[in-house]
Amino acid sequence: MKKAIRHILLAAISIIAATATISATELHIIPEPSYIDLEAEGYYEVTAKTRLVVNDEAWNPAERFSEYMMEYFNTDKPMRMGKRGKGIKIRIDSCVPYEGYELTSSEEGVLIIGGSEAGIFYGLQTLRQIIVTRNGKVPYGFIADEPSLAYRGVHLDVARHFFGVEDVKRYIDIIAAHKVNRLHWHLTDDQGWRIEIKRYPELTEKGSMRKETLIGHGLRPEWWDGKPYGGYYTQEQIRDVVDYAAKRYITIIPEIEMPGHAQAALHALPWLGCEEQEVDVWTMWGVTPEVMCAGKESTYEFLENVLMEVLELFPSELIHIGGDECPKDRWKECEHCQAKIKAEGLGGEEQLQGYLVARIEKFLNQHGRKMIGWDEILDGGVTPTATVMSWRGIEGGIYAAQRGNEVVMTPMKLCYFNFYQTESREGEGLHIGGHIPFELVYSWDPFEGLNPEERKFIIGAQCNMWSEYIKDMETLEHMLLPRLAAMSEVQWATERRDENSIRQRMESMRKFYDACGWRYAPYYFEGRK
Ligand code: TNX
Repeated sequence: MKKAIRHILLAAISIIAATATISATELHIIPEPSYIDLEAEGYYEVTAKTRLVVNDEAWNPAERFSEYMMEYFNTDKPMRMGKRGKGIKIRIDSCVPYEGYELTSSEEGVLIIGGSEAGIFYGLQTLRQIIVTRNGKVPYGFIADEPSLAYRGVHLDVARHFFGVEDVKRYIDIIAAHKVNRLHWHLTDDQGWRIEIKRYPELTEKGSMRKETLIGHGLRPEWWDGKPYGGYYTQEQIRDVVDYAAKRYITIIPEIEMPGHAQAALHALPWLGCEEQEVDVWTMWGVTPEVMCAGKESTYEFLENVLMEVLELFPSELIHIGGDECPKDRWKECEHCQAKIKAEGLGGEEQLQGYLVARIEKFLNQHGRKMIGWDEILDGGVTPTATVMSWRGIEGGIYAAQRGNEVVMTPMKLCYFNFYQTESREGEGLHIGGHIPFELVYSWDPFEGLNPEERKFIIGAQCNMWSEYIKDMETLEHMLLPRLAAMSEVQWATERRDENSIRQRMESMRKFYDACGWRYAPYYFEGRK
């Protein structure tokens, strides 16, 4: 009830505020808050000496904010924090939407009320943007905000090229500043297994190293670099990263690829394949015919043992099992796979994949988790409870939503941040191809093609960062920024996007990126698509 009154009040004020002197766009916040009302004059100035007034429940977001301010004011002294006094006051109130916040700036200081710790964190991110882009001066006024989508995801492939703990933490810092709340961590693939599994040490001992890497797009022998390449995370490092993300209100969704995209695992443990054939950790890109055998019980036992350790490390409710691009050539010839098809009364190899995925989903459910997979999991007949990540287009997502499955939209043509950002490609290194400029990301409506009933099943939107051609942190940041700003507004402010407004606000965002030392691509700012 209290909540409803608050909403009506906000709606009423917003009509009056339409005539306010300083407009929302002048405040330049990305993603755009749902409601801004500024006073004509006056500001509260935040300095390195400003006090944070906070009680125990909001201690973590306050500590994060203090770190941001130490960086901004270039000091090694944390902000003063206490339970009483004047300055930036923060508290939780369940009347505010869960991930939402209300920010008031007045002579008294700045007050941030969040619906949760996460809500406070987002309010503090907004405050940080104002401070950094307006020299610490926070205009008197009121901001109320909450996200449109519950799942606001960014993906990172560390299998094709590996990014160490410090790099991943920096990536987390960047996405947290864009109010993203899910990191989809692609930990295994044909070219490398990157997560320590105690039960099968071979996975990282053998499966994390490849002999060399293909550097061009073609398959000429001189295009392999001849250099061994590898890397992996120990379980201790994984725990550290999961904790680091959680302190920034980001849930990490681990992805363990099955039954395809698993050649590195087959190299380490040849009995995972149909013929137990010796294969290398793959040294090229694309789709390999070498996949896990879906006939032998030993494969299921392996997958469950691996997942048991994964569940220990990752508290996320959703666990990603891949499921994409699994050629069925080996299965067609395999006596175990054929026997399984017969014994289970399956229609063929596609249904065999459906059987594997459904069995793994059941296992995850028994352990209190939910399964998410790429949209190929629809091909073998999907269970009603699986969450579907729609990447080949939006059709899979629409089909899934119509059946009542939850969906994360991430169609390749709009969300693949490993694609080029400019048509001319001038000044760019070698990338996989494609063309997704900032404007295209921004124009994306994740609800396209869905009626209001079906929309309810779209839980989120995500951009993907596949690392075949992304080898270092500088390139990773260049591919992520500034497109993430466009994506974050699609995720957070889905219904209130405005191309002219974001163009103006991006000038401040650029200042913000510069202040943080993040390396963005210049094209959008130069007007090059
Ligand atoms: C398709 S998206 C893949 C990845 C590649 C990517 C390259 C998906 C589920 N599979 O394995 O890295 O294209 O853009």
